[in-house]
Amino acid sequence: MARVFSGIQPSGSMHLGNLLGALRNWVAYQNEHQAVYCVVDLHALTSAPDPAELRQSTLAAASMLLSAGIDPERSVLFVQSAVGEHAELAWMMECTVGFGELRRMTQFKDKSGRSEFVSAGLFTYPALQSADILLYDTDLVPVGDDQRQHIELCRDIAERFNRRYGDTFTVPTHVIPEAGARVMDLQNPNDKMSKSLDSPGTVGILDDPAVVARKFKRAVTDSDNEVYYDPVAKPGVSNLLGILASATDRSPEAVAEHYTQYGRLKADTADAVNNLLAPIRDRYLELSAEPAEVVRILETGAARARSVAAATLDRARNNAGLIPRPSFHSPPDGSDTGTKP
Ligand code: AQP
Repeated sequence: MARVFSGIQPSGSMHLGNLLGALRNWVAYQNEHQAVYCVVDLHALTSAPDPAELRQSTLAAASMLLSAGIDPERSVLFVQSAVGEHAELAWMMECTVGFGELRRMTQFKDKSGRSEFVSAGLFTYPALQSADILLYDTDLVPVGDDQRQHIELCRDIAERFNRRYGDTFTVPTHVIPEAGARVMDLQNPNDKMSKSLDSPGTVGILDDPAVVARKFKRAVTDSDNEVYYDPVAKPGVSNLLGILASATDRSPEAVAEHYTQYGRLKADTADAVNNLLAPIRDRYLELSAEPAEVVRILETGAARARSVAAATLDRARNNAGLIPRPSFHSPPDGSDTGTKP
């Protein structure tokens, strides 16, 4: 059975782009694959979030994944920082990736351009992401289109490590959906919808149905009033067609044939999105009443994740020439009590 791995940052409220670009595929993959999903809180540290908010949004992200249909019986669901192997393998990945390769990453260029303080962690983010993926002998990585470049770099890192040190890692492949791979901001259809940009054009998964309808009604289009799919010439209209296509499992071109006016297209897109979001919102409300259950699921997931990650890390350490870790058992005479003299 092929292994699937993907992660999401607890960097704000999840939005329609996360759902259509990633989560829906994650849910589908649980049926016939070994699925491993992770809330990547160490990645969120790259932007120095408030500690209380990070704690809260990590649990909220896990609850959202469960609400969207991740089933902890079929998938491993855990929080990245609970499995220390991620941070340790990340160092080995940093020593395998080139400075020039990291400098070419478009997400780093975009994000560093928006921040006053640019952490080294933001620069080396793809090395930690590669560790996340490679620890689980991952075959497939379901992601949105914005992650394409990072996953391609992860493949290069895995192949370089395998060439240097012998066969160690499975080389993964990204899986990007045909429709919904890049959901754009409804107010700025040239920018991708994003958690960290607090924009009125972001549709939150937890938005009230009336708010969703209003956001689509106000979506930026253009003035020529023709409906066809061309993301370059008509970014706003094409974004709506892409969203409606993804929400109703059709192609954007097929959807376009049914419309001659923007008003109808906006209203139908809002309805389709609300139909998709309603059960997720309901489940999220139920789960909010059971935070202990979410924590229990994450603890079980971390233990299952660690059993795979530890074996892969040992293999990588051994192949790279790091000597085995000493085991820190007490000496047989019991002289080491662990107390200070
Ligand atoms: N707009 C999007 N359209 C389709 N897929 C998307 N994804 C993110 N945005 C879109 C996919 O969602 C998964 C989780 O990605 P993330 O945690 O990086 O989410 P984000 O919304 O991109 O988060 P941030 O913190 O706001 O980052 P920036 O500022 O970079 O946008 C991934 O599979 C991603 O492809």
